[in-house]
Amino acid sequence: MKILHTSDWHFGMRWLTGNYQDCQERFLEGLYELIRREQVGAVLCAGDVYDSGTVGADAIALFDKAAQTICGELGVPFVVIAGNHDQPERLAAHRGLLSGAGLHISGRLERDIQPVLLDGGAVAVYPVPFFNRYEVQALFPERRDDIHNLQDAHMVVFDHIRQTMDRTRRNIVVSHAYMVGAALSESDRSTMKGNAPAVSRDVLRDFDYVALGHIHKPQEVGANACYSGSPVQYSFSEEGQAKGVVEIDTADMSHVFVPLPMRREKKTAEGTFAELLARGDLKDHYLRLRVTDRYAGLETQAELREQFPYLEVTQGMGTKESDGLSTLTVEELETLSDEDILQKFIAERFESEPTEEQLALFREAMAREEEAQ
Ligand SMILES: [Mn+2]
Repeated sequence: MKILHTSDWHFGMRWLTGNYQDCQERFLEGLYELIRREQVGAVLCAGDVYDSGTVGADAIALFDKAAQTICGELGVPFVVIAGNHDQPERLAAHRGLLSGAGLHISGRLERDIQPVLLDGGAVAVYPVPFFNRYEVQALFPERRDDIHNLQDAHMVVFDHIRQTMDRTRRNIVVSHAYMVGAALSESDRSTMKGNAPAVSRDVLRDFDYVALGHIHKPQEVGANACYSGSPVQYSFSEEGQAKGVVEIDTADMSHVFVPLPMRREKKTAEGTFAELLARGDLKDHYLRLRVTDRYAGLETQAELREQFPYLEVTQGMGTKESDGLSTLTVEELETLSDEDILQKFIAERFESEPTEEQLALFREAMAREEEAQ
């Protein structure tokens, strides 16, 4: 049977002045086409369905439509887990009822994860939603003292699945985590929040396939695990990156990345004001423009925006070369403090420094986040 693995839809995410809805709709059309063409038997979404727990009605309607099409119209089981951006209880509302209709949503981690059985029981899918180590300590009190970090917590959760799984089946895990060695993008910066450590990939051993979410760049993590990546380029560091889904064939557990069409992409361009205005090819994309013969003041920005409705970042003559996060390596990102990251973000987005008030709010938010980890 064919299974499609996708993740990090981030419905409700916003760019400077809008949302990504038309891009997300284009992705879904491509997904439905692929399901029909390849006679796909199941779809897995590895977390971050929504960009936050408080997204607007449009984002909820979009996921509702996707679930209705996949499970209802196409009759294909759809397994969804909560990522760190999702609000687990909201995402998994009515899960008992919905599973009868083929929509299997897992919000909070449970001790005994019931697999979703497919293909007459030949394939078992274990949904493992995003979790922190305290949740695992609470679920496995007898192993509380073995759990010192997120790595230990993953080992306990995955060992528990390994102990009970039927090895005559194809065993697939859906998980939302940052695996060691994965290459990050700018839109993954929330991954690094609170210096959440990476998890070593040996926690994934013995599974036939691990469908990962959390990192937005599609990539393999060892022979039996992949990040499908996000369906849309959500940051300029993803410029030029193909977006799509992973198609798995359970006959031999081979898997291949299938790129899907994108409605709009991130593009960076540089030139004189006149040269840039003449670039009709850029009109329908999210842009970062560098004007070489003018200061990019409000007036220049307004004139450019008239021509380019999806203009996000304008840099002009006299602005210092961007040292934004998009140009940082993973190693550099790992050495930056949370406040450094905030500073760079505000410099890149607004060409200014964080105010005292913003800093105070940021520190308060980070303190709460750390408490929750
Ligand atoms: Mn994500």
